[in-house]
Amino acid sequence: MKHFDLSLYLVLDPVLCGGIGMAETARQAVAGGATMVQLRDKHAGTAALIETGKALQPILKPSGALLIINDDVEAAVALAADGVHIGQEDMDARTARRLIGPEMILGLSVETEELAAAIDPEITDYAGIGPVFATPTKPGHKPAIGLAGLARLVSVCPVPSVAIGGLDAQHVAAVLKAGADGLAVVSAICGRPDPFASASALRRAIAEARR
Ligand code: TZP
Ligand code: MG
Repeated sequence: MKHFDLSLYLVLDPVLCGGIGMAETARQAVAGGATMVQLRDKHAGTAALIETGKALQPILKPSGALLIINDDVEAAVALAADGVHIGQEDMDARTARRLIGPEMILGLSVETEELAAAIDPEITDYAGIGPVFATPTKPGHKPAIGLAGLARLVSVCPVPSVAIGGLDAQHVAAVLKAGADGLAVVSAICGRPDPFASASALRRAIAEARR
């Protein structure tokens, strides 16, 4: 049984992280309680992802936060990352699983009930469900599903799930009530004046919602 904690899942964006960069943002976020960190850089090639991933690994290691690589299975394997996350437009989950082997965590984005229900738990370890709300962070994203949509997708999803899209500390209670295991955020942490404080506020809201 794989062990991973989806409760506070940071998705890094190289542009939004701006001046302080992805490594420093990740350092502050895990200090504040982020449990997973996804390296998502749509414009980086495999070599650049590997380089950034290598910089992130020693930063995450002491906290126990896991490193997930977006899209690039080759980079994830080269890094021996904790996992890889793919979308519906990337390679199919079965192929990804074959390439990464049985141990690595595989996450899959799903935007509809049909896609959530179709997840094979023998292949995919967790689902990214959303976008819950419209967000400028991902131009051209699929229609927002709202909190009611989130609850519907979670209810048919056979694996743990993390909600994404326009989420911040104010949404923590509702997202967990909808049944998701956690929140994935970009702009709620990346590019904030104090990423440590932002992550800590999310962490506190999660603790509060679980009481
Ligand atoms: N996938 C669906 S929405 C999204 C991704 C990568 C972006 C979420 O960014 P933010 O800033 O947390 O709304
Ligand atoms: Mg993708």
